[in-house]
Amino acid sequence: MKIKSLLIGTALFVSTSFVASTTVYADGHAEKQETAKEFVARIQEEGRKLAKEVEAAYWVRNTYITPDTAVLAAKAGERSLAFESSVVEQAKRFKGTKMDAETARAIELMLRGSSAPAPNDPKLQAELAQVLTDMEGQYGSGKYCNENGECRELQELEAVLAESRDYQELLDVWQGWRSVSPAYRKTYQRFVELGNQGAQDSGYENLAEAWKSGYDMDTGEFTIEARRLWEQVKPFYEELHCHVRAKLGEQYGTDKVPADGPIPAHLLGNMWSQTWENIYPIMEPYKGVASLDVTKALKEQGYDELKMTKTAEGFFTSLGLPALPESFYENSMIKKPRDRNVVCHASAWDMDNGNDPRIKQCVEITEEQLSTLHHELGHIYYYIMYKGQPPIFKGGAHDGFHEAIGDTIVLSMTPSYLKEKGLIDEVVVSEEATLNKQMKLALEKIAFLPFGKMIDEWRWKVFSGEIAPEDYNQGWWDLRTEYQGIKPPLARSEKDFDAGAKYHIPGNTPYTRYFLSFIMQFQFHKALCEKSGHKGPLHECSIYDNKVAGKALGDMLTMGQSKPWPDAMEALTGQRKMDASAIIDYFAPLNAYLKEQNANRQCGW
Ligand code: X8Z
Ligand code: ZN
Repeated sequence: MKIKSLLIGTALFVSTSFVASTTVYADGHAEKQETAKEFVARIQEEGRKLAKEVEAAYWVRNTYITPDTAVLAAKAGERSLAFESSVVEQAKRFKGTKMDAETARAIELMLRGSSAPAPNDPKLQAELAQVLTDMEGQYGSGKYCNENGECRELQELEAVLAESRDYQELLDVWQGWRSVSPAYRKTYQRFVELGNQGAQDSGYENLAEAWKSGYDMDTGEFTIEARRLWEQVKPFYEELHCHVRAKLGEQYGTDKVPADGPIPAHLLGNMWSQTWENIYPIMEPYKGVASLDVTKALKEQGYDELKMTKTAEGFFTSLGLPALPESFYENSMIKKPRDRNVVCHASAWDMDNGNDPRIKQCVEITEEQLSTLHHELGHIYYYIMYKGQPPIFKGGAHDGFHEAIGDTIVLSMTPSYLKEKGLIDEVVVSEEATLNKQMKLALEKIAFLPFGKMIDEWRWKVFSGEIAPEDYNQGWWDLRTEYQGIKPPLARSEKDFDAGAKYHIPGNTPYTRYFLSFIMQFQFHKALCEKSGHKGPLHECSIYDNKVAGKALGDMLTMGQSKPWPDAMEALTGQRKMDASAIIDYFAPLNAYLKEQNANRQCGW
């Protein structure tokens, strides 16, 4: 399970008095009541002490999966949930009382639903901690062993999905990884019950409502807002889908990829069909124009895990942000250990109150992993910049902000930047080169959007009971097809648990944050480019080495979650809303190209 702030928090309340009041009891003794401000200070102090132990246990568990570390992590999780439950109980008494704005924000954050809110019953707290520890451990140590007894881990299977063009081989690994998750389907069902209990005990109707409570707006309003953003980008996704399907039809035959239906999920270059940049060689509009093979350059130039990480750090420091502390390199795990199971899914950790930030990533020498390193360092720089805030305000303005920072930086890794780093030979300026570059990026950023949206559509329905436990898999594929236009390449049944094959389900990490991030990162990029003085099309802008842009970014990061997110958004972009026009405008050249390509095709599925 993930480390969240130990102080979890929702809705806005106003309170009674700024001064401590006194209660006089029947026996005559008097007790001074704690003010809201005093309460917030005390809880933050208690939380800080507990966090140290809990973080240590989780870190060890994530970097060394054994039955022993499961015991330690589950115990720590249990203590953390007990604390959280008591905080929520105590915070409730300040509802409707008067207090200063900062204290009101702190209380509001304490009452906000977390990804796994604590049930009141200590037995259920223990069970919830156990269930979360077990699921993540099973995912992390999952392997697919074929009939010859050869076992492969997720990263090896992912590499096949990325590189192979052999229909049967792709099918084998796609199906193989999905042999791991059925083992915790029942566990997940129990998690849903416990999570809903926790949500109800914290004052929410169910866990979906608790998850939607983190956006400084009514949960119903948030659902509509997320849908609005999806509607903004959907037509563009449909154009991309249409062209990709046609090209895959040419590659694999229209018997395998019919021109009018969903695409088989194993042909898109990714284990979950979530981003499609690995099939760029099939999609490249102008063959061989302006090679973008950064992976090849990284390998040829002998990059290792450390050099990859330092390269990512170098971008942030070029903006005037501070160097990473030495402890970052001492304590992070950037190399996959060869002799033990770890949770390889990349993550960033805010340990010791901002003093010991770390990442955990099984770095491979590829362009994709270089992007992921920037993504993780985006989290790390958020931690570093809001280090001076009180603990309760340490967090992203909302969770999508946290996810968007590193990705915003990656948007500045233009051909000119890559040339400067010696990772491509020449910068080709032509319409063809632009379309190649845009295609590659769209296969990552546009292809992701419906995936980013549907994961929590599924969980919201599971949490509310609209998808019953006996329909988990069917419900999953209904949404996969509706949103992404893909289908399972072979028959599935309710013995399968395909949702569970994606890290964030057993890891219980909410996913709408990534959908929001993929849209907002283009808003941020646009704003930073304007501040940097860039003139010309957005896709040519890099803020590398620009201190003005760096200052604007740093200022927003420093705010943490001390203010409602529209304030942070406004500070950086001048707008108070999330908006997809920046991502749409960015891809205008590709959009026109796709419309041309699709002119005589029947799109949709
Ligand atoms: O999980 C992640 C990060 C860690 S927060 C590596 N991402 C999502 C995923 O891998 O599914 C980044 C983009 C989407
Ligand atoms: Zn992230």
